[in-house]
Amino acid sequence: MESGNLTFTMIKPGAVSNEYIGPILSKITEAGFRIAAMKMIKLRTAQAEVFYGIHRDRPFFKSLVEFMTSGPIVVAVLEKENAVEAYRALIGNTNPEEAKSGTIRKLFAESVSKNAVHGSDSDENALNEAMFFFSRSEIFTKDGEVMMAAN
Ligand code: RTP
Ligand code: MG
Repeated sequence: MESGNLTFTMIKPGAVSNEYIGPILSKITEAGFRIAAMKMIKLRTAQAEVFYGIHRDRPFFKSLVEFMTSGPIVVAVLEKENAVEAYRALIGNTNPEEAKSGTIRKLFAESVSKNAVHGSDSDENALNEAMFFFSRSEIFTKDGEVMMAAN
């Protein structure tokens, strides 16, 4: 299993509280992704601050952390050829008003901040984000035991 076949996603608090977990997972599997790992959790503030650390100096950082800790989320590892790019295409633009029709954010997002889902933006981040929430023994790829990139 090459790392390029995996990506990491979160179904964000707004989508969970709107009962969109099922519909979003349907879109994901209909698009040909396998679910390799999944669980429902509530982020602690310190976890959200680390996860979104790259945005620490952005004006929206505090509200992003507050939103992401406001309720339960679903975290999952998805498997498909060229997973990162394919999943970014499926979820659509960060701003749902600019997202193409049929994308997850067009269908389920409320706003740029309450934008339904997260998707990793590189293979490297996909691995780091997956390992932030799951141990190797909790990730089940098509080929069986997970073989993450040697790191
Ligand atoms: P994500 O990381 O959640 O998949 O989203 P993304 O790559 O499309 O967007 P990114 O630039 O990484 O931003 C992370 C999240 O911060 C929130 N955001 N708010 N108010 C704003 O202008 C603004 N810009 C970004 C969004 O919730 C975005 O998903
Ligand atoms: Mg991002």
